[in-house]
Amino acid sequence: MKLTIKSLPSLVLIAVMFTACNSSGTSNGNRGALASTAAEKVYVAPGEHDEYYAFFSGGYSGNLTVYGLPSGRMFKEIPVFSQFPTNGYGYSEETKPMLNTSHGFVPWDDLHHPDISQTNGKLDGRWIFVNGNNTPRIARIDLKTFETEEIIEVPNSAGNHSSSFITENTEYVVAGTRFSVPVPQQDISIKEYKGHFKGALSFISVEPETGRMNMKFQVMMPGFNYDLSHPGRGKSHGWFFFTTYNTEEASTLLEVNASQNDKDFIAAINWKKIEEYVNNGGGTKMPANYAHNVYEHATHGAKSTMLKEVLTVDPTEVPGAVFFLPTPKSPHGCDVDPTGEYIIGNGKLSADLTVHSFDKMIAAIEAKKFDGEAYGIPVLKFEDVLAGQVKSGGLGPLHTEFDGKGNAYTTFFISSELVKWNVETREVIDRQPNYYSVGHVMIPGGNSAAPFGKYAVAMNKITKDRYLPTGPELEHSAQLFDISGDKMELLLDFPTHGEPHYAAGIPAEILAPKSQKIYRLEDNKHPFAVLNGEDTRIERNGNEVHVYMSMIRSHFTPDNIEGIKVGDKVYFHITNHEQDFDVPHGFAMIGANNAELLIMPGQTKTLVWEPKQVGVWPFYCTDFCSALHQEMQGYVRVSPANSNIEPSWSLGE
Ligand code: RUQ
Ligand code: CUA
Repeated sequence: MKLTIKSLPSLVLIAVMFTACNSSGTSNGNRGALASTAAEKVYVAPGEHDEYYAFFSGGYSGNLTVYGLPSGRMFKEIPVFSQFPTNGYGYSEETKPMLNTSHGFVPWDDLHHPDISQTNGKLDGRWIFVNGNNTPRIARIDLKTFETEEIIEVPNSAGNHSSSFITENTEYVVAGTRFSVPVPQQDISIKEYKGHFKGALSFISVEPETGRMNMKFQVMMPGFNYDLSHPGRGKSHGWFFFTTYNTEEASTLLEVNASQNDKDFIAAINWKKIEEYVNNGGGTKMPANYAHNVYEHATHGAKSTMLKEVLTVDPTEVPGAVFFLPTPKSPHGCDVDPTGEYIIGNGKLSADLTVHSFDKMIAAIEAKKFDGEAYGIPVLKFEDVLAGQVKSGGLGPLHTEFDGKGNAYTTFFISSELVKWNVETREVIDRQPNYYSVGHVMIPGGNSAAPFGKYAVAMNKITKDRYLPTGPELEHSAQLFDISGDKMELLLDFPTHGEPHYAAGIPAEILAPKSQKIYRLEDNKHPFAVLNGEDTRIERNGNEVHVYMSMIRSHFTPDNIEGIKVGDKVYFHITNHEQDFDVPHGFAMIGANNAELLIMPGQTKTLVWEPKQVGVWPFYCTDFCSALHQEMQGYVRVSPANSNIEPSWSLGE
């Protein structure tokens, strides 16, 4: 291979990176901005609703949190990749399969990038897609129920970071590997990295009606690190852009060894061309092993299926489909403006922002003006694709969003600021400090063709003194800006949960009217549901005992159970018979090596309990559901393993 990029170490910038946070230890640098008008702008009176939903990635919490804007109030945490004792996700028998992977049960992940489904480049609010970074997975959450409906594992990937971004009609959700790995995995020396490891970029198709995901193909790229990505839109629809770093292909001390090249690449992938190629029989089927987990609302349960094959595409076999755009200095964010013309590479170690032109890229490709190749993939000339640079925007650019009025907003991690600039002229219009060390910025719809350019939220990596101290561990901090005028105005600080990387916002009027209130009992197809009180019962099958139970204010049916023995495996299948909005009941069993269940109206959930001690053991409802909530309880009698007491159950006898 021939890498035509000159090596130019920039240790100065690396040194700056080490002193990233510009926290001065004081928090009053911005107080002047907080006029009383700022308070009015974020005040949502009691009983009134916010204007936007904002979905914040939970980072290492593994989950997604839902906030309102402009108030900054948190409404919900949606469990996705992590077990969640608050409602029993990942603890109940119905949801355990959601966390199945080729490595077995993995009850945690690192969730980075939510992206809301689109139609014609506009947010349609049907689903939100998120990525699991650590054990590569993509999840789809339904935005009627706010529940995780589907998780697909991504084979041949590691550090699933340039994910989970969707194309403008939600044709694909795309997942790229951050860490290249041997493909297929094998026992080889790490020193063999260069030339042997591969970077898989996965295109997962989304079924238009149901949202069901399918691993359509993986493009097997050179062993770089694929950091972030965004789809083309409008005229560039059909292309996908990925930033790379570590084009040096180092496998050790990356902070030095992966910062040698003056320029890395943005990989431009013509996925329509590759789609056509695979639809015509192109690509190579490769053995693989990855989980596909689907949750059905009708049965209130999930199934996990192991898939055994994946279709891979060698990019050199599809001429005209993949190109490299040289981009300075280990670019992180890869953002495309609403028109689809500009592709912005946020070079972490660069002082200038690089803006590429889609039209110029196409012209250079058509004129075959290449500057060598890397592993058989043509490299375009920097000058030929460059639209221009934003000069001295700040230090350490990470991510860019758009307001739909011709402006871009870029975060600068090292200089801790949000910078507004004009996309056409690339002139800086305004800059505001962030407290401290901002990562992503989010404008509702700000990575679509139709942003809602009223608010921007900066998600800061370092909190320090912004709130009352809570010991060494602090929540991260977000800052809300009003961006409706020429100057950005800081309105609000609010803490976020876990480590939000990215977030996705959408007007409340798109989601709120279709938010589901209950699950209808008559639609409940759970195999262990009890739809009326008479069907409650206990069935013993060897040492497996199935308790068919129901719950309604304010009792369980049955609430007295006998004939359970030490060594039994007791399955409590509990159906909530309420059909009113916001009347869940909980179920907690003493000594269960598990969590509680929180069961929504019309829903059935199952908890396993393996009693280890003889005695009479209580269970109770965990959610304060009525004035007689404290009365919502019951007892299970547990007899010795060798006793011959028959199962019996009762209520009110
Ligand atoms: S990241 S702070 Cu999207 Cu995981 Cu850039
Ligand atoms: Cu049911 Cu408390």
